[in-house]
Amino acid sequence: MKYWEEDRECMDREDLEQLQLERLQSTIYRVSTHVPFYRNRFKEINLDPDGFRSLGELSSLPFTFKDDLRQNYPYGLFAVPLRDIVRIHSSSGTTGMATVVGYTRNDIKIWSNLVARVLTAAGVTKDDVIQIAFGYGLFTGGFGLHYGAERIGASVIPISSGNTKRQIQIMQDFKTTALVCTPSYALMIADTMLDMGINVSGLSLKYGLFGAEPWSEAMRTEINNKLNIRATDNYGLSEVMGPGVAGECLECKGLHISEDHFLVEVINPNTLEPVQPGEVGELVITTLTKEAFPVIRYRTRDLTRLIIEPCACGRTSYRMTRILGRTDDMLIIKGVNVFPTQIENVLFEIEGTEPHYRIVVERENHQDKATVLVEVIESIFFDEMKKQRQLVDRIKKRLASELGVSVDVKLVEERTLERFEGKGERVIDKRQL
Ligand code: DLL
Repeated sequence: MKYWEEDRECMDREDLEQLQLERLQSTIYRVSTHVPFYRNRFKEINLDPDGFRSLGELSSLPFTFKDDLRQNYPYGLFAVPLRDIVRIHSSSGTTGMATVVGYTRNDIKIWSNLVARVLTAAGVTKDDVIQIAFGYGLFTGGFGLHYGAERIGASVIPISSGNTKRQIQIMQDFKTTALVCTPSYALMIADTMLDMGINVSGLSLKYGLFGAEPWSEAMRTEINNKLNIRATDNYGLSEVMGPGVAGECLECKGLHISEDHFLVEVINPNTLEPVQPGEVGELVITTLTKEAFPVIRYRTRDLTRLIIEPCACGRTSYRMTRILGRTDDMLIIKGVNVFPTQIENVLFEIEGTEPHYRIVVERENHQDKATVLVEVIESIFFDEMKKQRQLVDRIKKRLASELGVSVDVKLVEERTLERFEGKGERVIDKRQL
């Protein structure tokens, strides 16, 4: 099967725009009626929620930022009462920084359908055996892909992430045909297989659907060669829904956006003006059908380019290129979103450390490895090894619980890290994707 919902995926663009307008109007009505945050924002700028007449007026709507979500933690931006919510997800699960999103039964139905589109576009059908090696839990990756895979009727193995040797064993025994995880985990699985002397030609694997973190064309080639599969990229974010926002077809020339559910803009993050199609800018998304958690002009901070030319696959949706970077300092380490300020907050709490630190992120065996270099006061630096080790362990534990991902810690002598006069560059990202 080539399409999951052909009438929608191959829709005439004029009809699509009419549908988008109608859905946008009802979303504006929904948020202005049910979400005080939006009602107040609209009031502040004298926006009449009933006066919205064309998609061209989109720029008159206010932006929504991640910080707005945090300030309305946990349920402040929900547009339905909690009794209508059937699922709650949260990003990274780190206290203070967490953002919470909710879904009605209908939201879950749509989400499953949109992930089903992504899977179908990537070649997967009901005859496939799909191994979902994304984490199941508050992260949207595991459950999002799971529901979509069940929706198309494939056989789903909800193995979750980790325990690589077991992943490989199951892949062999259960005759997995499609692997779903982060691209870096796919490479780790491939390399572990090589170490174990397993010949990939003996596997049933045909497809790989990878997302949740940035990766490159070179990495795709490497994964394809090592696992002998066709790897595709898929994109999403919890604030907007989770996976299923966009995904590549087997042409592998950009990710098809489900524009009947998401209205996208690409803007210059400084001037806030739209960039020309084909130019790099920040992706801004307005949800068109979300009931529980609609967002208006959400600033994703993800940089991409819009491709408006039609695709050879027949889908009429605009595509976006793979994510090229981010406009903020958010790091994605092993798929977990990490802000340097989270690290800073932990260091501030620990006696003996100086507020000078550096985060070095590298790729080792295709896995992200983050090391935090921390300046410590002289008496600690020259302290006995045992005490130093205890301090390192304490910092590591606190960081792991704050960030939701483990990082290494190295103590360095006072005044050894470079100081900045202007904006500090605390992150050294050596990853070559
Ligand atoms: O990562 C949702 C997801 C799960 C997408 C599984 C695809 C597959 P969050 O944890 O909220 O949600 O993180 C969202 O991850 O703003 C991007 O910066 C990054 N990201 C997601 N997909 C891609 C991708 C999920 N294909 C943030 N390429 C987003 C590059 C991606 N970055």
